[in-house]
Amino acid sequence: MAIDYSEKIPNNVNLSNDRTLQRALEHWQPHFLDWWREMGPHDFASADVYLRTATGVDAQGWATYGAVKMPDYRWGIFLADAIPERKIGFGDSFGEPVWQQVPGEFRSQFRRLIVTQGDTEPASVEQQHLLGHTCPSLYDLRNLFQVNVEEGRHLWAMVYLLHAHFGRDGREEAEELLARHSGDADKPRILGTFNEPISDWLSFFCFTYFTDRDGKFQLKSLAESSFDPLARTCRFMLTEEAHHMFVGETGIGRVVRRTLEVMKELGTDDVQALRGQGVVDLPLLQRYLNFWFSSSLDLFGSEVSSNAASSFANGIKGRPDETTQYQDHVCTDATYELETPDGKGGLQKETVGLRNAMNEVLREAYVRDCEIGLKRWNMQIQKAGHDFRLKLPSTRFRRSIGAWTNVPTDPEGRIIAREEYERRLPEWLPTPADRTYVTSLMQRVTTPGKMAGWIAPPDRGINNLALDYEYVRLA
Ligand code: BYC
Repeated sequence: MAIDYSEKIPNNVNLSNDRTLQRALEHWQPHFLDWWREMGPHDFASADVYLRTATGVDAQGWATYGAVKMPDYRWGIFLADAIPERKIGFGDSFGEPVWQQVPGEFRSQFRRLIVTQGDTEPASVEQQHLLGHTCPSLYDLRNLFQVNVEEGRHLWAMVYLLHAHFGRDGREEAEELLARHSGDADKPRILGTFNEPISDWLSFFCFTYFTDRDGKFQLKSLAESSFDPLARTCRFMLTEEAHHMFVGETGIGRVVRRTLEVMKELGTDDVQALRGQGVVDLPLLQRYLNFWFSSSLDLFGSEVSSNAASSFANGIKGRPDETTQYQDHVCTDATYELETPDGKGGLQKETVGLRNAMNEVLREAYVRDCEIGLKRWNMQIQKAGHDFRLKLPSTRFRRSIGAWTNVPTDPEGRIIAREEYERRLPEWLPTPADRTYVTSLMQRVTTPGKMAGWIAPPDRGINNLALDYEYVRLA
């Protein structure tokens, strides 16, 4: 169904046919806009930004591009087209018709997941509130704002489900999504990573590479859900999400390229010499990768989780690409082996029911996907003739959720003494001096086509436009 832009809330769900729901969402809309003004990109409300806006939900030609002032962005409700006669693809009700309404017995479980998903979207906008002030180029500034407005829309996607399917509870949850704030001491966001500050662009690129990729995997598993409106919502969100990960992957790639250029010019990989030239030395980048990767791993939850088992059993949350990637969609008898710390400095093997290990199954797939960017960046380093290689740390390293919580390991995953762990952390994670240095690089560049000295230009502009196009016209 086409998106109706003549409505106050653009949508392809025939909103005007349900006056009560329409009124409730129109009541929430000004609260959202107040939140955007206060917590969204700081100080850029009157800038003209070259944004893409969804105009359809087909894979081809689904968006148009044009100059928009962010507060005028048409946030709305867009579901991917329904798949006729879609059947439940996994769990105890495998093969039965999907649900258009939430079954009463699963209501609180669905609500919890939708709220958790919804909570991350505005959180990320809040984390990036001040980044615009230190943009390395207008191209990057535009990408930041594109990501921000789309995360705002993803909040709308979850709020629509809450309003349409969860009655008064849902409306209250929708208000709470605007009341919690990233890093707030009293009312923080639900998941850890979304309370971490993103105060420099290196963190932003790591976040869009690692944390948005968690988004990809969580959305893919919710896109399998038996609750069809949730599945269709997530399927369309994934279309927008791809660009966010592109921003991360190419952002880090451009940092690497610029550093390699300066290494070549200077004929050295000496950290101080490189810092003297204002680029990000590769060991510093490695520490940022360690930080954001380990934090994002926690977003998958515990390795063994009864929540995950019941979400799978009840058809609430499947595995990414459930139909094409797996043969057994019920998983009652299958088991999963994992290695966990034995509490005495060693390891133990555990065999658990596969349903209970679904968080770990998802995390493994995520780690494989994360490797792809590292391969590309390392190819650049190798081609430039250097032995240094970027690496993902072990999934045991610096964990705060699950079996490895607070177990001191090195980035290779070897259990070590706590004293050694504390002492060596500055080798593995960004130090205060690293952060001060990165902050010192964050000088705003707003001349069309120009880049800050720590990052190479991208290969091409947005939507086939030239690199020196004025992607953001500052007021
Ligand atoms: N921090 O059984 P457990 C995105 C909680 S990113 C704090 O281990 P479960 C985006 C958990 O909530 C994708 N708490 O795990 C990216 C539970 O609490 P309650 C976001 C955590 O329940 C960039 C308790 O620990 N979407 O879209 O199987 C920009 C025990 O949980 C954490 C989703 O996450 C943590 N890291 O699964 C913008 C999908 N991890 O309920 C957007 C929806 C766990 O006992 N969420 N806990 O109080 C889920 O599927 C699940 O809630 C989780 C955890 C995967 C998060």
